[in-house]
Amino acid sequence: MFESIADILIDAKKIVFVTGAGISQESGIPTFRGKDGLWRKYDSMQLATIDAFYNNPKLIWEWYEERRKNIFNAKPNPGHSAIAELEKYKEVVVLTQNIDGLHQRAGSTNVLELHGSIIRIKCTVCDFKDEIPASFESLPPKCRRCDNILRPDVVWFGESLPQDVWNQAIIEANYCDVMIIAGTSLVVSPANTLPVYAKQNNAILVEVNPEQTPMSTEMDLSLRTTSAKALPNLMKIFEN
Ligand code: BV8
Ligand code: ZN
Repeated sequence: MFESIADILIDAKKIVFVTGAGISQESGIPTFRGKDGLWRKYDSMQLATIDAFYNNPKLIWEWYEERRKNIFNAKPNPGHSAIAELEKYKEVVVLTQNIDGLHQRAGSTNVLELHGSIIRIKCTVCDFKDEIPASFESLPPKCRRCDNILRPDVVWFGESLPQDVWNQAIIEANYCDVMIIAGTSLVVSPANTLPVYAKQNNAILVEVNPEQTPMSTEMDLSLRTTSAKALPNLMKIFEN
């Protein structure tokens, strides 16, 4: 299966990964839309929008606190570790839609968090930002500087991605030899445009996903399996 592009991968200098919730699925973190999708239990647009937050900040905070506990108990899986390991052989950049920090915990050092991070909080009014504390006395938590409510430092639907992060992500997608798209349904924009930038610049596209995505036909190679299985095998090519 990999033979067809093994030589290209071996010669590649820079490999960019675009990852989504699926890569953390084998760490026990539910995805958003896949079979065990998180959103299926909730209405995604109910919980991850600024209106939903202002309508019911306590509910949204309870949802994030529940996810945070799950994430803190989770461990990076072989998919995350294979990407981190690859840094020994290649220039690697990870463009992730995930907020769980598992790429960094696996050892990846060049990670752009397109949708923010569950371990950061920020004030809804002043420019206070901080790491999230171990726990909150009450929800929603208040800013110790201005006493307004705090929010998770994540990007909700209808909100723009952090400009500097998005600009950098486009640069990385434009200048890579291979883009490996793992664990994402490519439903959410603008993250789902990154493979288009790579393709326009003649990068080789590899998809790792048990299911089809809207861009499967554009891929040079589609591995219809899970990332914890496919990525360690794919990375073996570089270890010889
Ligand atoms: C923006 C927050 C512009 C943090 C997330 C209509 C109304 C409102 C908005 C829109 C609309 N139409 C389009 C939009 C734009 C919208 C959007 O794309 N909506 C979608 C639903 C159509 N996008 C935005 O709003 C973005 N901002 O466009 O701003 C703008 C410009 C100017 C001014 C103002 C605004 C912001 C998008 C960010 C939203 N925030 N998360 C959090 O709580 O997590 S999105 C959420 O979805 C997560 O970040 C998640 O990562 C992301 C994408 O989903 P996936 O990661 O792909 O996960 P999913 O479950 O979908 O897929 C998992 C895949 O893995 C599946 O394919 C499955 O088969 C596979 N899989 C499963 N197991 C495995 C596996 N693969 C490998 N191995 C396995 N083991
Ligand atoms: Zn404040």
